[in-house]
Amino acid sequence: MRKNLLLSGLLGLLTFGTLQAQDFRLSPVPQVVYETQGDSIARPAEYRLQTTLDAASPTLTLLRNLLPDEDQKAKFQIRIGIRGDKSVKKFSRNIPQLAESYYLKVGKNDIVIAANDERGAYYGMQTLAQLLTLDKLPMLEIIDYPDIPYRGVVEGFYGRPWSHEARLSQLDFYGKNKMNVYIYGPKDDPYHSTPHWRKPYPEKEAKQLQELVERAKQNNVIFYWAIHPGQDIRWNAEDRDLLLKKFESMYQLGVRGFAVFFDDISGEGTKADKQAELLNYIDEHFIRTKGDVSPLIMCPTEYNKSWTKLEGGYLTTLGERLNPDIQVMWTGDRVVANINQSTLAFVNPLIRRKAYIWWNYPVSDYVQDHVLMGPVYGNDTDIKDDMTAFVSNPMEHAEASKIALYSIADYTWNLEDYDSQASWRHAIRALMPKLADCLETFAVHSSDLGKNGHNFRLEESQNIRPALDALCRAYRDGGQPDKEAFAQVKQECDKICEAADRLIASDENPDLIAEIAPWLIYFKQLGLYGQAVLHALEVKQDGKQCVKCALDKARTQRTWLEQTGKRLNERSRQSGVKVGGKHLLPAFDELLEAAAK
Ligand code: LTM
Repeated sequence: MRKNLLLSGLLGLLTFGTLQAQDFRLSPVPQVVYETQGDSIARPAEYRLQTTLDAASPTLTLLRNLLPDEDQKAKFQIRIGIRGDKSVKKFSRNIPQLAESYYLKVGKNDIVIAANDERGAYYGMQTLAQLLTLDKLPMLEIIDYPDIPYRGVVEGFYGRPWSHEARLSQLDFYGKNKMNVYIYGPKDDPYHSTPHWRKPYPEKEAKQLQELVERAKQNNVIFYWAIHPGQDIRWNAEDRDLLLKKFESMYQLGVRGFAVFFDDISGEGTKADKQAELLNYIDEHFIRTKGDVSPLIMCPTEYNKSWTKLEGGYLTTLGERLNPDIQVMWTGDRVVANINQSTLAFVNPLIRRKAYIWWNYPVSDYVQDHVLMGPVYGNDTDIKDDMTAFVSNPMEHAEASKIALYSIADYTWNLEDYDSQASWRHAIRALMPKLADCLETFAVHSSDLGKNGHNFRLEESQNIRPALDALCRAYRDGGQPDKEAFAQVKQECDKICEAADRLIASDENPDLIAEIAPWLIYFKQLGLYGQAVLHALEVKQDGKQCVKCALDKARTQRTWLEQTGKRLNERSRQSGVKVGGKHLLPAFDELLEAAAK
C-alpha cells in the first residue's frame, strides 16, 4: 500500500509539474519512489565522480555517454558504488538485500547510485538515463529491485531467425529495459538443432555470435546458447562428448550461459532418465568446472500441463534426478497460455524447483498471417515467488516484438504495479515517438491471433467495439441508425486510412515499418472498405444518390481487401495477412449486408 502511495506521489509530481507535456514514465515501473522535495535541478553540466567501479564497466560507459563532462574540480558530485564500497558507504542501509537492487538519489548537489551488485548499479544508471531525458531532473529517491530473478527473451520460434543486426538492437533494448536474459535457440538454425547441432559454426556465424556475446555483456545481459539435439541424439558417450565439444566451442566464443532444449521431439530423445543423466553430466563436467557459467537451463519434452502424462512419470523423473541447480522450463497449462498460480502449483512440486517460464507470446509462428502488437495482459500478478524466470518467445519480426517485450520487462520487474494499458501506450511511444498515435491505431486492431490450434485469443479493437456493436445492433433491429456510433466508426475508418498512409511513408523506425508493411497495406484497404460501407449506408438513408453504385463500390473494395490480404506475405506457413479480423471486418461485412437489404 505504502509503496503505491509513494509511487503516486511521484506520478503526481510528474503529472502536474513541468513534465506533463512530455508524457513521462519510468519503465519498468520502480518499486518505490520518494519525491524528496517536489523540486528539480538542472542537468549537471559537469560533475565530480566518486566510484570504485571499473572504468570499463557498462555502468560507467553508460554514464560517460549520458554525461561526458567529468571534472574532478566540479561542485556537483556523482557517487556510484556497490554495497561495501567507500563511495557509497553512507547509503548501505538504503540498498535492499536483494539481487540487482539499487538506491538512486537525485539531490540538490549530488546524484547517488548505491547498488547491491554490478547489475543493480547498471539498472540505477538506466533509471537515471530515463530521468535525463527530461528538461529538468526531479529531486527524488528510488529504491528498486526486480521481482523475478531472470527476465528476458528466448529466441525459440520456428521460421526465419532474427538477423544479426536485429539481435544487436534487441540486446541494447534488453539492457535499457532491465532484462537480463537472452537465450539463443531459433528452431531453424541448423547448428542449434538437427542436422548440425554436433558441428561447430562456420566462421562467419561464429564471429557474429562472438559479437552478440560482447554486446550482451555491454548491456549486462546473460547470453545463453541453447542446443536442441533431441530429434536424433543417441544416448552414448560419442554424442555426449560431441555435445560437450560444441558447448566448449561456444564457450571459446565467450558464451557463459547454456541450455538444452528437448521440446517438440519424438522417439528415443524423449526419455526422461536419459535426459537427466546427460544434463547432470553436463552440469558436473562443464557448467560447474568452468566456474564462470550461469546455471544450466533445460526445456523438457513435456513442457506444459496438457502434454503431461503423470502416469508416465516423465516430469517426476526429471524432478527427482536432475541436479538441483538445473533450471526447468515450463510454458503453462498449454503450449500457449497465460501463466497463473495454478499452473505453478501443478508443476513446481513435480519438478521440485521453481519453474523457469517460457512464455509463448508474442510468438506468431503458428499464426504467421498476424502481427501481434496489442497490450500484454493475462498473467497473474501474485506469482513472483513461484518462478525463477519469465522469458518471452517473440515473433520473427524483431522490432515489432518490442511492443510486447517492453511490457514483459515492465511486468517481470514489478508485478504488482503492472498496468497493461499504460505499459502498452508507453511501449508504442518508445518505439515510434513521433507517429505514436498512428502506430497505436494500427496496434489496437492488430492484437488478436485469429482462430488457431492453441486456442489462444486476445482482445482487439477495444477502442471502437461499443460503437461497432451499437451500430450493427441498430441495423439488425431495423431501427434508426445510431448517429453517434455511426460518427465514431466513420472517424475510426478515417483514422485507419490516415495512420496507414503516414506509417508507410514514415522514415521513423524503418525496421519496424519494413516488418509490418504488408499488414499496413492491408490496413489501408480495410479502412477504405469501412468508409465505402458507411457511405453505402448513408446513400441508402438519404435516398438522393445511386444506392447500387455505392453498394458496388463497397463490394469492389471488399474484393480489393480480400485479394490484397491473400497476395501479401505469401511465403509464410499461414500465408496472407490479417488485421482487424476479430471485430472490424465482421462488423463491416454485416453493415454491408444491411445496406444491401
Ligand atoms: O514452446 C516450446 C517450448 N516450443 C515450441 C516453440 O519453439 C514454438 O515457437 C512455440 C509456438 O509455436 N511452440 C512450441 O511448441
